[in-house]
Amino acid sequence: MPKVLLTGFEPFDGASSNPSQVVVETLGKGHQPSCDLKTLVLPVDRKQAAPKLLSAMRSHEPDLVLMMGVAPRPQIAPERVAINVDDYRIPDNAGNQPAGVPIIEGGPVAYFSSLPVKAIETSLRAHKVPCTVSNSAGTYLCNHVFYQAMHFIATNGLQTKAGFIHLPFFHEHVIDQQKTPSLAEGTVVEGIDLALETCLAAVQVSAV
Ligand code: PCA
Repeated sequence: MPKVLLTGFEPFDGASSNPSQVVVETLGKGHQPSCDLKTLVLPVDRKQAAPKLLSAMRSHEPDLVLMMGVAPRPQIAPERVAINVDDYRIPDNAGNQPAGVPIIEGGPVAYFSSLPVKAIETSLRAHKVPCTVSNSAGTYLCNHVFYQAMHFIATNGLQTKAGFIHLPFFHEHVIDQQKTPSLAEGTVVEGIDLALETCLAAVQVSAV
């Protein structure tokens, strides 16, 4: 059975919950019988998030790492690329606010996701779940852990497939806001379940 590490983030910026944490907890309760699933909720902390993620990758040795976080987008967004920049619009939960500094000094400018981002988009749309590939994961914690995971895989010569998916807010998060887009929680959970299935099919093909 393929080993999967599924991650989300704790709440930040004054929010009471983070959709990515909810999805991790829901899917961790047994939605995916076809894989050995480990879940992890990361702190929104520039110094702690990547060490926690990389330590889970070292101990679990996953075939697939699917990382998630929330962003104010109308659709589920598989990210195509992670860039080597930390430039935080707001401080993280520990008060760090780097401005335009490299994540890894001397590291490559960027890494592409090794998830089948277009196949995920096609699969979700076929099931009527709104989804569009995104070409920027931003320059905050989501891009940070995405870059760190890809760098860890590249520098250790691993075969692990990894990538990041941004999730919209749920309706409950925006009931008093006029401009922030949202999707129903069940739709987002279904979308990530489908995305996992699509990734697992790709992992199995590349293992043959
Ligand atoms: N979203 C932030 C970090 C944590 C999260 O859920 C981001 O898009 O970088």
